[in-house]
Amino acid sequence: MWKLLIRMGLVTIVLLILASTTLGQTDIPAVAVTLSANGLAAPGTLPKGLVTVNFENTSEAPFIGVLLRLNDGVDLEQLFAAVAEDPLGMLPLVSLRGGPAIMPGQTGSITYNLDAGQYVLANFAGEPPQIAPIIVEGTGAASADAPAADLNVVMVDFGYGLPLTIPAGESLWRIENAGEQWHELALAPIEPGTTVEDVQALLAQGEESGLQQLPVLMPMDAGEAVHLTMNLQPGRYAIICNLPDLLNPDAMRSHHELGMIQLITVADTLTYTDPAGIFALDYPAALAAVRPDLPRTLGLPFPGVGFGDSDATIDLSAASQPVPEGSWGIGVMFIPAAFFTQMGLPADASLSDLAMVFAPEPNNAEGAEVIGMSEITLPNGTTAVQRIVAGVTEDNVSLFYEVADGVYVLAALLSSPGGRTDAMVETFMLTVNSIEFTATADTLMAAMSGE
Ligand SMILES: [Cu+2]
Repeated sequence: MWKLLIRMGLVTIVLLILASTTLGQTDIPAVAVTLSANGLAAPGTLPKGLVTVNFENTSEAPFIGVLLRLNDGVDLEQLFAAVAEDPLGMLPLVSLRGGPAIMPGQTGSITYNLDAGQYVLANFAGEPPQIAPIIVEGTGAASADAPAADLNVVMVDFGYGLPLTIPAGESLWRIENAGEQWHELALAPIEPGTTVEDVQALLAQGEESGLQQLPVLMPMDAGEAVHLTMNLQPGRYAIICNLPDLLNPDAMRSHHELGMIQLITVADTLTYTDPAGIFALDYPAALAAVRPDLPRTLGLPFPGVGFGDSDATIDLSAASQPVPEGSWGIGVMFIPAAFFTQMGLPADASLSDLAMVFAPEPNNAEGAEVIGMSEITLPNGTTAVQRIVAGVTEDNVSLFYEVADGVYVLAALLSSPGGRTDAMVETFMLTVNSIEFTATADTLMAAMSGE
């Protein structure tokens, strides 16, 4: 992979002074909400805009909370009267902003983006439901930036959009309802091999099925989005929406009956932090051989790193020797935009044109040729050029995209010829999606020139 990525001979870099800017980030205000034996304690007012609510449940019962905004012109008495008649009767009077499910002794955190108005935080697990009225007012920290999410989850009618493999441990999810009606999100641990149809059959059996659902986000209306802190153990999970279909109230089927179930894998990863402080990424624990020396070993100035199922896999690939059956690895390199200008490419060259610099040469030693090239969107929303290369000594899939202002990344999954599996590709995508460039283009250039 490593040699065939490089079309050019001698690499020379002109050092440029590239302007860099750092965006100021305003802190998002945080407030505490506690469910205790004494009831639900929440602030009576909240600032408009982004606000992080830290929930704590010190009671002995679950806290299943929903934040509701009363529609303009609706007062609390009207809401309570409607709820007393029929819980669903309140829906025309409010918009649902989602909420947490916090088990006894646990904590949780949700960042909302609130417009001004009269709100109610309700704990529907209480008998009767506990209610805390909240007024959102003022200008708040209007300039606060939305937090950078580790994972974007999009809910539609009727499905979930998110990567199928996600890292274990603490991460920040942005959950958006891009559908036409309300949705929620619950997680249920499942056995390996369980299908969507199996989960639907378990849900149809009801409580005897043994399927344990852990609510994550309570109902949220169309057009809303929240940030929510997650902390998942490795395993297989089903993501489930249990809400009834309000757009077809005669049938009143649940969203999961209509297909709103997504199976995901939560995988163990380790974090690699570049010693020069230029980048960090999460890589699969299955690939433990870290090779930060790799680009320099190959005569390339770019900072990078290689992971393989053994050192031998990386060494054989670097030497254009056949990679053993079933072996695989992942390589990542960072390239400043100035490199491409130095190569003679115009400043407005397309991503595909830039990516072609790293295409295999004709008649190369690996017998490698491009068999597919397309633009794709990474789970984090970035556009990347994906190239699939088949060779005699190894196959590879690479992704090329702008990872930061004036900095590109080339990441590649290498495998034995014909030995690439869907699981390897999923793991590779997970690794690429986690890449964080933590420096500036200037720092990258300085590191390359040995400063
Ligand atoms: Cu739903």
